[in-house]
Amino acid sequence: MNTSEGQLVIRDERFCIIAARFNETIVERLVDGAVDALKRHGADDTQIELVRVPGAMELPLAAQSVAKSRRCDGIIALGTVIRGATPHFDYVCGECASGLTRVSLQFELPIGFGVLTTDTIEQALERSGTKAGNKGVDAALTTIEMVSLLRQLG
Ligand code: INI
Repeated sequence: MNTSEGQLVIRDERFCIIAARFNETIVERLVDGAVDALKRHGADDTQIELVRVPGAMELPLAAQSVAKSRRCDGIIALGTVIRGATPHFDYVCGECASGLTRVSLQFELPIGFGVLTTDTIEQALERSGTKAGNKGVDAALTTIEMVSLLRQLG
């Protein structure tokens, strides 16, 4: 049986982290986690680019521009959307997720989804480097694996 599976190894691949500034304290922890994961798996500073956008809603457009330029092999999209009293949360989460998926499919480019969508700040803190791990790390690892897999699938 011929099996294809991505490796968690970075050679000459380039990665772009796109990070929202909204809820900046939490997103910075996701950025730190993603950078750390990329470096632990073989990347150096020259292989990592960081792009900042205002909020999660802007992640898809920036991802599309980066993808169109073909200057990286994978994107890690990071943001934190915390539910408020209005339906705004649902629009931001929905458009962000569907926009990133569309860009990924259109440009055949792995995009790790590291956008926290939580009801409370506590839940976001838990997922950005405390008791529930760090979703920036998870998104980076998924991106590394998918970049490797796409190379194999050719
Ligand atoms: N953007 C976020 O990244 N997180 C949020 O929690 C959030 N809330 O709650 O409003 C948020 N809104 C801003 C949005 O992403 C856009 O920047 C804004 O609507 C302008 O387009």
